[in-house]
Amino acid sequence: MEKETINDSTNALTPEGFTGLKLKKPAAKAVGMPAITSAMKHAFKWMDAGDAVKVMFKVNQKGGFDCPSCAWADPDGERSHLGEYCENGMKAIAEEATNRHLTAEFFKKHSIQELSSWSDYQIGKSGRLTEPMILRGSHYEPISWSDAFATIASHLTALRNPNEAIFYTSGRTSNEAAFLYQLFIRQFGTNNMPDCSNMCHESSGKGLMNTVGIGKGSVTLEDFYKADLVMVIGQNPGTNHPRMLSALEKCKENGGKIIAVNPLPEAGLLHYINPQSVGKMITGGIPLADLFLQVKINGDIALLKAIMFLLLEKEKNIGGVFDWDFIKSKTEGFDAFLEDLKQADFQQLVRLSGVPETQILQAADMICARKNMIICWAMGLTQHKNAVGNVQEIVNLLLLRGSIGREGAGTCPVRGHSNVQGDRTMGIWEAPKEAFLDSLKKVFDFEPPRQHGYDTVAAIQAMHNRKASVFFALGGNFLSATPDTEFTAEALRRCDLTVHVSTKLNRSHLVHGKTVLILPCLGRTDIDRQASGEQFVSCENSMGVVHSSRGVLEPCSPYLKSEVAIICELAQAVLGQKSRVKWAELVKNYDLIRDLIEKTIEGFNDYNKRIRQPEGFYLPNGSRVQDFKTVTGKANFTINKPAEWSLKKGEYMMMTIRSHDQFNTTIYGLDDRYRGIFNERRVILMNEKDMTTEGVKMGDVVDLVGEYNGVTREAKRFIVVPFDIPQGDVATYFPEANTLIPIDSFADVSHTPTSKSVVITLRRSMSQ
Ligand SMILES: Nc1nc2c(c(=O)[nH]1)N[C@H]1C(S)=C(S)[C@@H](COP(=O)(O)OP(=O)(O)OC[C@H]3O[C@@H](n4cnc5c(=O)[nH]c(N)nc54)[C@H](O)[C@@H]3O)O[C@H]1N2
Ligand SMILES: Nc1nc2c(c(=O)[nH]1)N[C@H]1C(S)=C(S)[C@@H](COP(=O)(O)OP(=O)(O)OC[C@H]3O[C@@H](n4cnc5c(=O)[nH]c(N)nc54)[C@H](O)[C@@H]3O)O[C@H]1N2
Ligand SMILES: [Mo]
Repeated sequence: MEKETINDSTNALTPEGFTGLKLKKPAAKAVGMPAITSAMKHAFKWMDAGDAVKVMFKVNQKGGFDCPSCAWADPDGERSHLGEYCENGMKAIAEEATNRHLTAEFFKKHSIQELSSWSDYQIGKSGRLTEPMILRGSHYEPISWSDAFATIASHLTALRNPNEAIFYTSGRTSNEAAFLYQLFIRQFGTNNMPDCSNMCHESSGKGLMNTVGIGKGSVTLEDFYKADLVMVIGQNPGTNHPRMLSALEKCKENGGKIIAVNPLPEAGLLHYINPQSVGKMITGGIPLADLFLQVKINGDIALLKAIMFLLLEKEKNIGGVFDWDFIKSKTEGFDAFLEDLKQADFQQLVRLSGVPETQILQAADMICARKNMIICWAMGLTQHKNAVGNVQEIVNLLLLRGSIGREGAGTCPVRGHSNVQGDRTMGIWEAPKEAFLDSLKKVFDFEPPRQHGYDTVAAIQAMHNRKASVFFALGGNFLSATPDTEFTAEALRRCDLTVHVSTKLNRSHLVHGKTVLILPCLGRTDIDRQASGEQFVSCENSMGVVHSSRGVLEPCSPYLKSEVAIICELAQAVLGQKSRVKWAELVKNYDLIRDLIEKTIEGFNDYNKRIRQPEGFYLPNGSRVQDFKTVTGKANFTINKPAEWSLKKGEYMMMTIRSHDQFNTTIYGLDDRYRGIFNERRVILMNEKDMTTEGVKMGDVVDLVGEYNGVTREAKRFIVVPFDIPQGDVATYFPEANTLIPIDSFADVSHTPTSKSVVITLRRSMSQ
């Protein structure tokens, strides 16, 4: 195959300028006073003071709005006058409720070429979108809502086949909007519904569905308080789910232990000071992880297998380790699993995991001594080639101990976007279940398309090879969130129409099809007024609790529409008389939408009544009660091979991670405080020994080069920073390093891009 080189700096999609790196010692503790100060700083810098105070009293508070940051659950029954919130939640709110607004003047002043040269930080900080815009020549100009809908409708109805359109969803979309969106798309005639979940917890969904019969976690928040042991694998809660730290703290106060598994000694995993408890802030908080296993990138299956190998030894020698009653009555596939485990080469597993043998012994001892175990995980496990295997291996360990569907025990994939789980429940899925489609057919009396649609990777490929020509995004920042930035950019450029329903300007608005529209919408914090009065929406958190969210701030512009309104008006413009759904009525009163959801989806009985309960309600979850809805009717043991790869001299395994000052592609600030990295994002974290071998010093500037399937990809100008990371592993931030993630490198089964295992080499940069 002929070698192709892409990503030359002439068309860089991420500006490569430096902002001025400063380094400090990484923090030993998470949260505490600096976190509160940082939260306040963000709130008061970007918001009006009155608004800042108002949101602080209403975030995650009963009757208030759901924090748009992460999907961690809210504690019940222990509310103070302040809802539980965190530093990064406040940053997310300040980002949305900013007092800067983008008017027509702004777009007149700045051409799309000029905006493209801005950093993501600058683009984001420019403010909230205030009216619908269309690109004319080199500048965005205002367009009326009705003309915008007519433009989209003319493109969609002119397609030869509905499968030439792609409808993306990001995980902030409410249940009500998501349900109507998928209904519109299926009435239009396609299942092309890629979503952010495809890049996120799809591997968890697939792995869990296959083993325990439901693609969601089994635990509740209360289970954390009762667990004897919590393993946190491949997750950085201090930054990405800070409210989870108070649950871990409670677990410890009740006598529980914590094992952390991560290539990086993340501050939030090791030590925590609760910012909402003055007493604890004075006393300096508590150590969190009792055992930290510094696994090599993608060494997790090897580690888990090595632990289970030791459990097997103990079972043989002293017994009482495996939960035989559970295994016999509730599981399938144990014999084959055991046979495979017996064959394992323990020393080889230790080597592949990168964790010292003594620590693996310690972990096995800790597990044996404790009955009820929860395992939590996030992107550190789901974004590898063998990601589904990673999740299944976790399930194996829990099944051996009968540690699922019991108090204080079970699976906990910690979700990202605040309603990503709810969107899936509402049917945002390119591969819907037949039963779901049957239900839609029955309730709405139409024939939904049965052919599965494109997921995120397939959608990019379809646009690239011109099988799809209309791209519509309900939220998100498709260009920057997806892999292989240059390839994806080209895919978007080949479209006839690209449309984004957004709250803020982002890079996906700047790399576009022939026609491009931005439709500005209300965010979580905004009051949503419709004909019947103020509306609220609902979201499902990581633990399967559905609860309401009601905005509290005056919208920044009279031209914003709610996502629900946008979908209803779009559906009328596109489907016209072909749809019998009363779109115009639904937008007036969201209770009517919830009635339709109740009719269509299991678990939403008395939706309108139960959603008004302050604490919301739980959705049914078989794995929570040991009712495993798999093909076998039992929980399945599986055999998963440890990842094995060999790096040639000069090659490194790169993971792309989040800094403390970002929410996915939204850059709140330029610091990664806990890791001690300030005022710079174009950095590569490296082990000092590797730096010596490589002949680079702290502060040197290198280009990153990846070769995959005959294609060379480059990302230029990253500053080398020594860090406590296993040899052979390096870390960069996303989205800057996304140009290096090959479009054709994704997880088996789930197709999640391998954002946490990318093989690269370094080259001294010509431009220092
Ligand atoms: N403030 C803030 N909150 C967020 C987000 C945000 O960007 N900012 N994003 C939201 C979203 S959508 C999501 S999905 C979640 C993401 O939450 P996380 O999954 O915590 O986010 P990442 O930064 O991707 O970090 C993954 C962690 O896995 C570790 N890791 C990487 N590779 C491996 C591996 O092979 N094995 C193991 N054991 N560990 C590994 C990394 O060192 C890092 O600590 O957070 C959500 N919450
Ligand atoms: N290399 C690498 N790539 C990754 C990851 C990684 O770890 N490494 N993580 C992946 C993961 S886990 C995820 S979830 C994806 C995230 O992918 P996305 O969800 O597509 O990206 P976000 O950055 O969360 O989207 C931010 C944009 O959403 C819009 N927005 C914010 N709030 C609202 C709202 O209420 N309504 C609407 N309509 N729009 C809104 C704003 O315009 C903002 O610019 O990225 C993935 N990409
Ligand atoms: Mo995510």
